[in-house]
Amino acid sequence: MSTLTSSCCLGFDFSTQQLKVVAIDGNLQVVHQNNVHFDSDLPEFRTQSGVHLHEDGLTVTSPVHMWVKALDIMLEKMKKAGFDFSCVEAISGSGQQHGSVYWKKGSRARLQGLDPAKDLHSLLQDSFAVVDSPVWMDSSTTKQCLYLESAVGGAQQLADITGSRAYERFTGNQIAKIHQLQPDKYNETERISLVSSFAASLFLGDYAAVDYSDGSGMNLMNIFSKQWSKPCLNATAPMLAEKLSDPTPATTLLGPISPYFVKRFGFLENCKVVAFTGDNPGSLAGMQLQEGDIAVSLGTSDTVFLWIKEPRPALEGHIFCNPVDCTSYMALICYKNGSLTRERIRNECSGGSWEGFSSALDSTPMGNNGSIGVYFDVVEITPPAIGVYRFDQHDKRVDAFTREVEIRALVEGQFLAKRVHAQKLGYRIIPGTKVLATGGASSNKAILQVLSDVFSAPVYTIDVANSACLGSAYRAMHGLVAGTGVSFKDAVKGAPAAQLAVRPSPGAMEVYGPLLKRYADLEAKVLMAKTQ
Ligand code: ADP
Ligand code: XUL
Repeated sequence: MSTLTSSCCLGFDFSTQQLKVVAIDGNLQVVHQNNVHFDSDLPEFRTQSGVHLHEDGLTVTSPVHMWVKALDIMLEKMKKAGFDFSCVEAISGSGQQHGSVYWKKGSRARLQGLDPAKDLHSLLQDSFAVVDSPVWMDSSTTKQCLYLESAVGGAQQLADITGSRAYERFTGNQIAKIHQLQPDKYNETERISLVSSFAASLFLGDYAAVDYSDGSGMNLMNIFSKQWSKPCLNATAPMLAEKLSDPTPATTLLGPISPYFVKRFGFLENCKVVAFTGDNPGSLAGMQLQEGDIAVSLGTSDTVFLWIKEPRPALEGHIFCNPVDCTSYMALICYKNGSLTRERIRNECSGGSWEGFSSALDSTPMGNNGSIGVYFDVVEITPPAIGVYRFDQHDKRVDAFTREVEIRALVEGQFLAKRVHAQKLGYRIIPGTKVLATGGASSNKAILQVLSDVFSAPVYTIDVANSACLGSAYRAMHGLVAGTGVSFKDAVKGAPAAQLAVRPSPGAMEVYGPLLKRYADLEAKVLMAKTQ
C-alpha cells in the first residue's frame, strides 16, 4: 500500500451487539471509527443485546436481515460524516464466530446483479432460506454434538481432527439441527456462510469463501490439512461440501469490491476485498499478539487466547488456525458469562452505573477477604454449568454477599477462571509476560486492575477498545502484499503499540496464588453438583 495519507483500509466487525468500522491510513493511524448498535439503531428487530432468546432457554438467534440493514445504515452514516470511499484500497472484516447464514437458491445471481439505486436490505429481502441465524450463544444442539463425537470415534478424536470436541454453538452442529428440524429450508439452501464470510459476500457481490481460522470453529474442518473433514461432513448433513465450498487462507484477496458499492458510494473499482475472519482471530491480529503473551477480550463473551506453534487439541478449549500466519495456530477459551453478567450485577449492585461498579472494586481488598463467587447466568462453556454459587472464606456456600463484595467476587471469579483454564492449556506466567486486554470492558481501569492482580502481570491495552475491527483493517492492508511474501508483522510495523494500562498491586501474587487453587477446587465442586 502506498504511504499517501489519503489512502486507507477499512475493517468491519459484525459482532453480537453492533456493527463497527475502523479506517486506517497508510501510516496505520485510525482516521475514522463508527458503529451501528442493533438494539437501539434497529429497534424494529426487537433484539436484546443483539439476539433473540427463544422460549426453550437454549436457542439463540439473530435476524440475518438486521445485519444487512446495519450495513446499509453504517455506509450512510459514514457518507454523512464525509468519509471519502474513493480512498479505500482494501476492506476486510470479522464476525462473531460460529453463527451461520443460509443463502436461498438463486441468491448468488442476485448478489452479482445488485441495483445501486436500492439499499441492500430491500434487494436481499428474499435471499435467505433461514431468516433467524443461529449464533454463538446458542446451546440447543447437545443431541447433534453427541452424535458427531460418536460418529468419529469420540470427543478426543473429534478434537484431534477439528481442534475442538463437539460444542453446541459450533456451526456443524447447528447445520445438523437445521437439516433435521427444517429439511425444506436446508434443501432450499444454496450456500452456507459464517457471519464473517456472509459479510464478505455482501462486499464482494458473490459468495465469499470461509477462511481457515473462522472455519476452525465449525467442528467440520481438519485444522492440519485445512480441508473439510469427510467423516465430519458425513455425520452432519448431506450435500454439505457443495453448500460450503472450499475454505481459504485468511490472507486471501477475494477479488474487487462489487460494482454496487462503486456506483452507490463511490468506492474505486479496484478496491480489494480480503477474506473476512472470526472476531477472536481478528483480535489476535489487532493486538499484534506475540508468542508468550496472553490476550483477554472482554466483550459480550469473554475470551482468552494465545499464539501457539504446536497445537495439542484437548477436551477443554479450542485450537484454531492462526489468521495471520498459516504455519501457526491459536488456542482459545470462550466464556459466555462475560459483559452481560457484569451488566446484571452492575444493575443490581451499583444502580446501573459503571462508576459505582468501579468504586466497589476500588474499595474492597484483593482476595475479597476470602469470599469467592461463580456467576453463570447462562450455561457456561468451560465448565458446562449454570447457576450462581457464593462461598465464604471457609468454602461454605452462602446465599448473599454485600453489594461491594458481590461486585468483587464476580470480577475476581471471572479472572481466576480465565487463569485456571489458560494454565490447563499449558500457559505459564513468566517474567516479561504481558496481558493484552480488549473489548468493551477494557475501558474500565478498575476491572483491568483486578485482571492485572489476578494474573500478577502488567495489563496493556490498545487505543481502540475493539481490536477485532482494527485487526481487520490491518489484515486488509496485509492482504494487499501477502501474495508477495510480506509477513503480517512487517506489514503492520509502525502501528501504534499496546500501552501499559495497569501494573499488579504489591502483594498480588501472594494473595492470588492460593486463591487460584481454591477457585479450581470450588469450580470442580460446582460441576459435580451439576452432574449429581
Ligand atoms: P461485542 O462482543 O458486541 O463486540 P464489545 O466488545 O463492544 O462487545 O463490548 C460491549 C460490552 O462492553 C457491553 O455489553 C458493556 O457491558 C461493556 N462495557 C462498556 N463500557 C464499559 C465500562 N465502562 N465498564 C465495564 N464494561 C463496559
Ligand atoms: C468464540 C465465541 C465468541 C464469539 C463472540 O468461540 O463463541 O467469542 O466469537 O463474538
